[in-house]
Amino acid sequence: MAKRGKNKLKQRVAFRKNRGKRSRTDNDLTRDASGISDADDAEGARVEDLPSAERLSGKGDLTRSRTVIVQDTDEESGALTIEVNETNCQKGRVLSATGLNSIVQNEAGEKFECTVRRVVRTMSRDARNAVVAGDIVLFQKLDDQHGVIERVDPRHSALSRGSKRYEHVIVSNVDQVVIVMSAVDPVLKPSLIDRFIISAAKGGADALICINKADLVDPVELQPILGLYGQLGYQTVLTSAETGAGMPLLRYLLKDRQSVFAGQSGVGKSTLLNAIQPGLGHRTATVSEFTQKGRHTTRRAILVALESGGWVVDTPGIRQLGLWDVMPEEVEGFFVEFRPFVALCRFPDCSHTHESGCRVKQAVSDALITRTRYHSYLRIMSGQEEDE
Ligand SMILES: Nc1nc2c(ncn2[C@@H]2O[C@H](COP(=O)(O)OP(=O)(O)OP(=O)(O)O)[C@@H](O)[C@H]2O)c(=O)[nH]1
Ligand SMILES: [Mg+2]
Ligand SMILES: [Zn+2]
Repeated sequence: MAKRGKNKLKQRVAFRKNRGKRSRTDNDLTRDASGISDADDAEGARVEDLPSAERLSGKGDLTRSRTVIVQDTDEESGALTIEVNETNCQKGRVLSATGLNSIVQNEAGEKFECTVRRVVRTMSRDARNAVVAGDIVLFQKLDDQHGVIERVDPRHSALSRGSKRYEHVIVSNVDQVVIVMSAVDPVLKPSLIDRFIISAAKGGADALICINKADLVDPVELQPILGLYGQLGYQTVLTSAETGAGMPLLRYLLKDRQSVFAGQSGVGKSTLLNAIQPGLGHRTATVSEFTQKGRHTTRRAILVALESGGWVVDTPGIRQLGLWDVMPEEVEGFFVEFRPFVALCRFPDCSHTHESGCRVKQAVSDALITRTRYHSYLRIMSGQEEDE
């Protein structure tokens, strides 16, 4: 294929009215855009002028357009990047983002509260996810504490979930997703591990499985599950933030890498991070707070640099992990142990759910594939969401 040069092209970008009063009927969208979990609602995060297709009541809302110069930089995807005057700008990484405001840290380590240039949102594939924690951005400094994001670099990976029909990008540019589960309280859910494995793979990141609260059970009970995922080729680690068991290995696995901690609320993500480096976990609940106030202590994805190199993102627990953009016929590919059998099924388009002559099902009967994994597969295929 002939290589395309850097083509500059002009693009008409439609802007929406931004001064008019908005109706309050778009509450749901506002919530969806504002953060990662329903917990954000409580903070009242507001997205005042987030343009989104769903918000348009008709063409009449498109009131002005502007021509912007865009640079075609990504030859693979053909993604367009906005050309900005780079001399006024500096590079930074987004530490956290809620709605329109982001905290951006520059290369010197200074932090700025940044708004997002409207064109950045308008040009992004999905305005809701225009800027997320982990993004590398170009921003213009306004004063010692404030700035404006002018451009977002293409993401090399992202962890997303589907939330009420929309994609929700939780964090970008991570190498690995640390899937945190607790041995008990809340109860361990292998099917949630399997969903996270798919989300990680889909987003281009490795999956690492951390089972926490080892102090609350006999570790022998956890051997089957650790053995299963270990055999499938995933790195596993059994930890207790309480006793410190497993912490050296977890620390080692995070060093010099860009990681995100993901898992249900209450499994101990923030506590583990604080045990690794004080202040790393966003906020944790004490046991009493935890039971009194309910769940969701961490409110939004927050990125923190590790003293040992690399960085980690603590995220709020999720209530549901809807998979985003995963086609049913793709699912088998994420179950690595199915692979040797898939090609042997009688029907080439076998879904391994009800067909006769299915070698995957046969492998389950022969105990070559575990029932728990096959059940996860069936649940995902049937479109069931995983509740906490
Ligand atoms: N016994 C025991 N308790 C733990 C351990 N790790 C965390 N906890 C407790 O579990 C509760 C929840 O911990 P958090 O760190 O807030 O959980 P989280 O995963 O960050 O939760 P969200 O922020 O809501 O997503 C707290 O009461 C912790 O003290 C552990 O290894 N053993
Ligand atoms: Mg937390
Ligand atoms: Zn089959």
